[in-house]
Amino acid sequence: METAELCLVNIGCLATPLGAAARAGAAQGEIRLLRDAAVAVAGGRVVYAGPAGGAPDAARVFDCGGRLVTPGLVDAHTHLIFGGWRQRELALRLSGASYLDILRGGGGILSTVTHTRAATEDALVDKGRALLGDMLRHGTTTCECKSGYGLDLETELKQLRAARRLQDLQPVTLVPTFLGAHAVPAEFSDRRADYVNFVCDVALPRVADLSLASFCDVFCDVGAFTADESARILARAASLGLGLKAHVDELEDGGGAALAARAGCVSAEHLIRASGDGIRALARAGVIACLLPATSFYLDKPYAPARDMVAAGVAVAVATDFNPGSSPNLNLQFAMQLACLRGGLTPEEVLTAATLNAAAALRLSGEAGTLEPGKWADLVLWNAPDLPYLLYRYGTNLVHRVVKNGMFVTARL
Ligand code: IZC
Ligand code: ZN
Repeated sequence: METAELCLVNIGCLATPLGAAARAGAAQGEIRLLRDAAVAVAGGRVVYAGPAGGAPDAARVFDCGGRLVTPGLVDAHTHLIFGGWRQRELALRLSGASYLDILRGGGGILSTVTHTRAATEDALVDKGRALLGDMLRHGTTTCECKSGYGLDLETELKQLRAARRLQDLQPVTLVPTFLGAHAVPAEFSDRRADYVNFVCDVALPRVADLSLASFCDVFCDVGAFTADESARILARAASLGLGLKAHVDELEDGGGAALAARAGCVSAEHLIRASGDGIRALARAGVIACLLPATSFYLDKPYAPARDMVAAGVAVAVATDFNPGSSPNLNLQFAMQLACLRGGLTPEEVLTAATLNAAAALRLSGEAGTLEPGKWADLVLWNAPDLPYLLYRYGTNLVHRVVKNGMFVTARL
């Protein structure tokens, strides 16, 4: 074997899923766990991951001090780019108002729309850069980011352009998603059909033309878009070559899981209220269930039926849903811990959910999500001796160091 650029040695526990496709059912929990391991990298990619004894020579050797090493975390669902914050809604929530009450009162998403329209593109870039630095320090090396706080052409494009600029300014790999169907903006409040037409006939073709998004997402739920409206938007997006995602069955079971399956979505998001039929439809269609337990935590809602999904053969991913309204947390470790402690997934299933299956939800599972030769050399050294410790020591950042494309990108924490 050729000399590697960097070899990480004295890995106490290497924990990684295997393969280039999402893993479902029993296979979600079947990961590689190796004591006394080494990982070598060259050209930004893994060239060796295995027993210490078999590691190639390397120009630089780094001693991991017996720590746990996993693939870099993949956050497959965030609303990263927005103006303002919504801490004022905390008091409303504490006095009994629900997420929907606040949205119907003109707050919620629409208040972030006001702030995002008012922000300059440079300001969105600066804010996004700081947030991504924070994510990276918490172990996230790939991150999806949605628009959806413009709800007009100019601001939706501004958000997506900010994401594109951010790709060149910092190391986290970004996957942009167009979410024009996030809410009906105030100026269309009595003309919702016109807004759906605008999304289909004006915004989507422009976004596709400018190659500003890999995916199109819709918020299909009570208070947002109906199943029919969502189906139409998704069909248009598919015809323009975008991958599909849908926020479904978060607030009510509106048959959203079945819709995501029919529409050919790569992933369906939230699924708190998904029915048994909905779950079976996801399994049959091979749609990844992207669960967002930090949102359940913040809104004090039930947790999605993750065990039922695994039992039905649905590949499960876990993401933060980072956004200023329903999930102001960007630490994917916390969402993973909730998926385990509240959602009932095992540590092994959770690791797959936040790495390989999350990468598959972004159509990146050939590049990211496992530590195997040929994949991106994205990995996290944890202040943890083994995988269960990572899911158990909630409440502090357990990252020791982060490597992105073969380079150390965080200072010693
Ligand atoms: O800003 O409230 N659920 N979209 C759907 C969100 C939450 C983000 C927000
Ligand atoms: Zn979301």
